[in-house]
Amino acid sequence: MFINSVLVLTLAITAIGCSGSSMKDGESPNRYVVHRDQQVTFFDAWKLCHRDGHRLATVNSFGDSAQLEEAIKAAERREKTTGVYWIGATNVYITDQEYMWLSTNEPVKFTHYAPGQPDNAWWNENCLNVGQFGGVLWNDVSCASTLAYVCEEYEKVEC
Ligand SMILES: [Ca+2]
Repeated sequence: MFINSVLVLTLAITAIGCSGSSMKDGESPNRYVVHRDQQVTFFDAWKLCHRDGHRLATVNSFGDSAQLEEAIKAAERREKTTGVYWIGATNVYITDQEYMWLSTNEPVKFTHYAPGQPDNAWWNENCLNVGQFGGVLWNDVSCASTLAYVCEEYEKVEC
C-alpha cells in the first residue's frame, strides 16, 4: 500500500511536470494589484511588477477579465478617477505579430479587444492596455506610452 502511494505520488508529480516555476491562473481571487501611483512604459511596468515578486497581468478567460475589472473598479472608487492600464501582452519584434503574454511566454488565445482593435495604428502599436475604451476592453498602443499598470500575484512552485 505504501509503495503504491509513493508510486501514485511520483506519477502525479511527473504528470504535472516542473520547469522551474508553475503559474496558477484564474483560481486565486484578488490576485490583481492595481498600480496608479506613476505612469510608466510597458517594459518599466513589467520590471516594476517583477521587483515586487509579481508579474505584469495576464488575462486568460472571462473569469480573469471579471476579476481584473473588479480590482480596477475598487482602485478607481477609492481614488475617484478612472485610468488606462498596461496588461502583460506584447508582439513587439515578434515576426509573425502574434501577441504573447510576456510574463508566461504563452501565446494570447483568449482575447477581449474593443471593437476595431487591435489596429496597430501608425504601425507602432505593439503592447496592450485596458481601460482606454471603457471597462477592461483591450487596445493596442505604443509600448513607449506611459500608463498606470496592473500586476498579478502568482504561485511559484519550487522544483
Ligand atoms: Ca490601437
